Amino acid sequence: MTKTVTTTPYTDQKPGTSGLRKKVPVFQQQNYAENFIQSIFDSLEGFAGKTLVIGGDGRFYNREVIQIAIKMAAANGFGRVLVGRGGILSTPAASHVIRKYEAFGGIVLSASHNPGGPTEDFGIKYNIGNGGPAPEKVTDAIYAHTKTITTYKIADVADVNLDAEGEQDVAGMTVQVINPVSDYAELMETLFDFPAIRAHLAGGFRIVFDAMSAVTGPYAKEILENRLGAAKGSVLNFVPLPDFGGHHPDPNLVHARALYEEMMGDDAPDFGAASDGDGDRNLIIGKGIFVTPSDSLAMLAANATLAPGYAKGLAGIARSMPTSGAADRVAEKLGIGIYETPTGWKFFGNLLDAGLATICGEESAGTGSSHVREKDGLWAVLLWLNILAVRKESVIDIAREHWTTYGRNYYSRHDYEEVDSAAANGLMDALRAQLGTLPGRKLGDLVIETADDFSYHDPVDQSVSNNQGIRILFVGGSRVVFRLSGTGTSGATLRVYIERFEPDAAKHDVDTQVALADLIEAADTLAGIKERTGRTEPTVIT
Ligand code: G16
Repeated sequence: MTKTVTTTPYTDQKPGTSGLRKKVPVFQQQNYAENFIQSIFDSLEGFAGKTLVIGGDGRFYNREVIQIAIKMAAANGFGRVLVGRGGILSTPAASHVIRKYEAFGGIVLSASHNPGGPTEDFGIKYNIGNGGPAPEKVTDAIYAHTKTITTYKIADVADVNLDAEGEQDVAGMTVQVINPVSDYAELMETLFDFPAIRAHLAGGFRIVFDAMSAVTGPYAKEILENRLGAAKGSVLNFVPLPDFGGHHPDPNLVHARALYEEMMGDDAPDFGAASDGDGDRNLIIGKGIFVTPSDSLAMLAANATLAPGYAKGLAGIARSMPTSGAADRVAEKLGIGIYETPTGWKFFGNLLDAGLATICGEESAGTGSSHVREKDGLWAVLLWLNILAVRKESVIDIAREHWTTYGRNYYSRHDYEEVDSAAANGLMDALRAQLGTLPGRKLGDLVIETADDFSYHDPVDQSVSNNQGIRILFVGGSRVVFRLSGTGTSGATLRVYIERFEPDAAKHDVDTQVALADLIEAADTLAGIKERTGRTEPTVIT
C-alpha cells in the first residue's frame, strides 16, 4: 500500500519568512509539493508512531495538498494525523491543537494574507512540537534536503473523507478529522472574561468583524456571535472561499478599506476588526481611530492584566525589530524585559518557551501570547474587547490616554511591491555599503546617529541571524528601517519602516504621514528609492 516514487530536486524550495510560498501553478508541477513534504519529514527524527497535525486556510489547492500530506505521513511512519474538518485549521488553531494533543508537529497549508485562487498563492509551513513555526536550523535542513531529494514515500490509497468528523484508517495510520473551532474556542474562554464581554455587548457596545472570506469566519461566528452574543450580522464575509472572493485577505487599510470607511463614519460601531487568510493577523479600528499594530501591541501589553489569563502580569514583551518602540516604553514602566527579534514569528518561539516573554507583536499586524506559538488575530480582538469591557471607555480615549502617559510613536510602513529583484537587491547593497559613513550625516534637520544591518543573538539558544534589515537611527530617537520582504511570491517587495517618537501630548493629533514627512524624504535620499525602483510612490502605505 506504500510506494516509493523517484523524483528530481527543484532548486527554488527555500523557505522564506514563513514557510514555502509560491504561486499555485508552481506547486502544481509534478512532485513539487511531494518533494517539499518529504524534505520536511527527512529533516525530522523520532516521529515514528507519533501524531502530526494537518490543516490549512481553505485556499485553492488546500484539499489536494492535504490528501498528499496525509498519505505521505502514513507512508513515512506517523501513527496518527489530526486534521481539521474540511481541511480547515486557522494558523493559531493549528498551533493550539499541536500543543493540546502533544503532537510531534504540524503541517500548515497557507500563504497567509496573500491572495488565493488558481493563479494566486499557496504555501506549506512546518511547525514543531511547541506549536510554533520551525526555527531556522530546521528550515535550513529542509532546504538542504530539497536540493538532493531522489525519492518520496506515499500511501497508495483512496482519498480521506475530510468532511466527516471521526476516525479513518489510512494504510495503518489513524486519521482523525476534528472540529476545527471547538478546541480553540475553549482556549479563548480560559483567557478572557467572557461574561464581562457578553455584558458589555448586551449593553449596546457595537462591534463589526470582517473575516475577509477567509479562515476566521467560522471561528468568529462561533465566538463573537454564538458565545459572546454579538448581534447577528456582526461578523461579515464569514464563509471561507478558495479565492477569498477575489480579494486580498490582508487586514490593512488598503484591503480592508470598506471596514475603515465604516469605522470613520458618523454612525460607526464602537469597535471594528478584521483578520487575514489564515487567521493570525489582526486589524483594530476604534470608532474614528485606526490603531497601528505597533500601538496595539503596546496598548494590549499595558492593559493585559485586565484579562483573567494575564492577571498575574507579563514576564516580558517581544517585538520584531521593525516594530515601533511603543512597547519598549510599556515594558520599561512595568519593569519587565523587552526583546527585539528579526521579522518572523519563529523568532519568538524560544523566548515564549523559556518564559522570558508573554506577549509578542509585529508591525505586520501580528500580535499574540504564550497561549500558542503563532500570532493570533482573534486573540487580539478578544483581548481588546476584554479591556474595553472592563475600562468602559472608547478605543480613542484609551489610545489618547496611552500616548499621554507614554508618548506617541508615529509609525508607518511604505511597501514597494513587485519591484525588479535586481534593483531591490542593488538598493540594499548600496545602503549596506554606505553604513560606515552615515553617522553624523545631516539630512535637513535630521542627524544620523547610528546605522547598521540588524543581527540577532538569540538569548536562549545563542544562535545568530545576520542581515535582518538596515536601521538608520537619528538623533532624538526617530528611525528608518529598510528590508526586503520574505513572503512575496513575485519580484521583490521593499519595505520602508518609518518612526518618530513624540513625547509632547499637544502634538499627538497630527496626521501620521505629515508627522513623518521629513523622515520619508530622508529615506528616499539615502536609498534612492525613486531612482532605483522607478516608482514614484509606494504600492501600499500602512
Ligand atoms: C509572516 C510572518 C511574520 C512577518 C510577516 C511579514 O506573516 O509570520 O512574522 O512579520 O510575514 O514578513 P515579510 O516582511 O518578510 O513579508 P504571515 O501573516 O504572512 O504569516
